[in-house]
Amino acid sequence: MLLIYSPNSPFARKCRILIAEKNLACEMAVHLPFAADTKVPDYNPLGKVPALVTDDGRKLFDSRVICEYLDGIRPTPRYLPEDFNERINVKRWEALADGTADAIATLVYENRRTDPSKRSAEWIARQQAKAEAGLAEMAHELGDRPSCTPSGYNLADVALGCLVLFLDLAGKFPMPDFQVRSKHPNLAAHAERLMQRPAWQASVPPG
Ligand SMILES: N[C@@H](CCC(=O)N[C@@H](CS)C(=O)NCC(=O)O)C(=O)O
Repeated sequence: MLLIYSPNSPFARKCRILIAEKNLACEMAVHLPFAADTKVPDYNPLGKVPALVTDDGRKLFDSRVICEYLDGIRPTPRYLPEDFNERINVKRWEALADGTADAIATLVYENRRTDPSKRSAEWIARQQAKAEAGLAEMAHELGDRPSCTPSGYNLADVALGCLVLFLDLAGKFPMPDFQVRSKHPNLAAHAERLMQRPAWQASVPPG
């Protein structure tokens, strides 16, 4: 297998963590989607990372499909529960965390416009509101539990952790400081617990 990723991507980090936690053999290749000579569209027509080339030659995207694939080929330990209702709960958490990351990515791209006069303050505010609402909902739903869902550490926690730890790049990326540690200390504490695992330490976004 071959994973195409960029080191800062919270979406790609989900896949990198599953690969490490499951001890899967997978080559890793860094491709930056915004580089002028990027090869990402050779792997994903949408031009986004992550993408995964399977051993039988399929090109998979996006991170949710890749994570489900990785969990399917090596189901121990399981990151998506077998039970239907539990699995839907985990996938809902993943959609919430990834959707929040999507809003933040959109906001960053808008702030990176080469001509600042083309930046839309309205569009930025809309994305920021989505991100804040997503974080608030996750903080509320997590409460003081040690994992997002009753089934323990799984893909819900991976998606949440990758999002929260991506926010540490606020000084390096053109995005607001969402002040997770003061506004949502339970999210920050959860991310810190995850950071004790080797797979998380090995995949810190450099910024
Ligand atoms: N829903 C996608 C989102 C992937 C995504 O937005 N990746 C960003 C990097 S963090 C990207 O490649 N952006 C390039 C672009 O939007 O053209 C997933 O989960 O894989």
